[in-house]
Amino acid sequence: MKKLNILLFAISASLTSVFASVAMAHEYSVGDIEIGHPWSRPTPPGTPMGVGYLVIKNHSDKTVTLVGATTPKAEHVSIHETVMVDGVMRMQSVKGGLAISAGGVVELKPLSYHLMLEKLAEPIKEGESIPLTLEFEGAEAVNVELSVQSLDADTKEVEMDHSGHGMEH
Ligand SMILES: [Cu+2]
Repeated sequence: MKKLNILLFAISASLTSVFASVAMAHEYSVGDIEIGHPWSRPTPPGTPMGVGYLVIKNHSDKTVTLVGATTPKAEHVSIHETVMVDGVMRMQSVKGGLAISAGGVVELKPLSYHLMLEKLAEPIKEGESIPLTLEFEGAEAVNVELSVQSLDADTKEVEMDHSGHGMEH
């Protein structure tokens, strides 16, 4: 009998973690565009910029381009990409928008493409949800919520920071 209890406990524990990860991985879908797990990071007080990460899936048979985004939390949102230039990590804006090919997937993630939330009204806090509207060329706009989570594993990117390119906007 004891053995059975332990087994049941193990099963329910693993079910709990499955449900937890499903709850974390929120998704949004409008027409042929699917947005997976939009998230952001908390910002220290005084930091005027935050980030936005998400996965864009294009289920249509034509290219769709992410051309911009808006949020009440920031004055301006730009699309950036992190690149290596002469061994130095830098960020640059993605000119002409971010194209997602027919049937394709583009991931906005640390050290890659990302959204830059510029001129934040107030610091972004862990646990909050940030409403964000994604604007596309070739598809309807999609409203999502960035869930703010801190990832200790990624402190490198936080250190690299967005301080170098703040003033030109
Ligand atoms: Cu950036």
